Amino acid sequence: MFSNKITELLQIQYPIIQGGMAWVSDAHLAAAVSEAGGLGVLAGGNAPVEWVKEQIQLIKQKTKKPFAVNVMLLSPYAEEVAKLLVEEQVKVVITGAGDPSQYLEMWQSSGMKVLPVVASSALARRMEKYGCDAVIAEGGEAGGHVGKLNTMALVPLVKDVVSIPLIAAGGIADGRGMMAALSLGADGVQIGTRFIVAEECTVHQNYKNKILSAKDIDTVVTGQVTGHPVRVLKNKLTRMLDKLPNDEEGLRQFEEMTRGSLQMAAVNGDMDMGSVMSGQIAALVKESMTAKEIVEDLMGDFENVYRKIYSQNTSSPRE
Ligand code: TUI
Repeated sequence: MFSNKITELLQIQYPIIQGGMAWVSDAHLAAAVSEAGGLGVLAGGNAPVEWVKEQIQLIKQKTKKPFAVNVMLLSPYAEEVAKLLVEEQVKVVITGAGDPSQYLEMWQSSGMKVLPVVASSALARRMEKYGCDAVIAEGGEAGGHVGKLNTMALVPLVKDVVSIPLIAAGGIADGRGMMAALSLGADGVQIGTRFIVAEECTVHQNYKNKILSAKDIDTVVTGQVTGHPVRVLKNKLTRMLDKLPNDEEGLRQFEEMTRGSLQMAAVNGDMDMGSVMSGQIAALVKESMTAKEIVEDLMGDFENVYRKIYSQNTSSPRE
């Protein structure tokens, strides 16, 4: 049994929130994580509103426990999805890749819990002022679209300017990472990469295998030229993108080469020309398990780390 501000706010058993991952976290993964006692997250990504609606209904069939929907604010369908969540009475919304201010009133007046992902303390402070229920501070170790600061610096900096519950994301995949995040002031963690290899995750097996065999230096950040840098696993695509010039023509070619590339990786299993988004912590992810086993392993490991630190400190010579 674990109880704190985050488990109480979200009515979940463990302070573990699954990362919303476009083309990866659909109803199957989200429902499995929620059933396991964490918070499952359906990723809206760039998907049309009809797909999101169908997936929400599927989650509702699969679990009665709380779940969230992630609204990717760069999506052309963000506004329609934002409205859909009110109609579907989704209780928790997580936003990413931008400032969700324009939707806050609509969501909050419907009683939804709103958890924006922030990459700076300035945005975190604004989100608290606007009445958000918690913030997720995501460091640049994360996969996909990344901000400028890393988790180690971002989390305590955000902690010092907000008093709403705080969730840490980016670079966390085991009990050590969870303990570190809580030490930095977080009340919970958001974990993406490790859930990609969950048995219930419907992503292509090639994608899972690439995560499982990744080494520590295998991720790179591409797309600085677009203003929306993205962390992915190195492959033929990233080597080609590396060679593009840093100008208008380079930007045009970047957009052409990456259009649909996440889908190519996640659905078709194209590991050469697909965007294999992944956090730096992929190298720590070595085994596929069910979502329930992942959640239980995280909590067991977290308790062991706690015990280890405690026993080392109590037997120190200064005692
Ligand atoms: O959103 C993510 N991760 C993502 S979104 C995505 S799909 C995509 N594809 C191509 C290009 C870009 C995105 C893949 N992965 N994580 C949450 C996150 N949000 N990380 C960083 C931020 C963030 C950054 C700046 C949030 C707010 C922000 O503020 C900007 C502002 O307007 O103040």
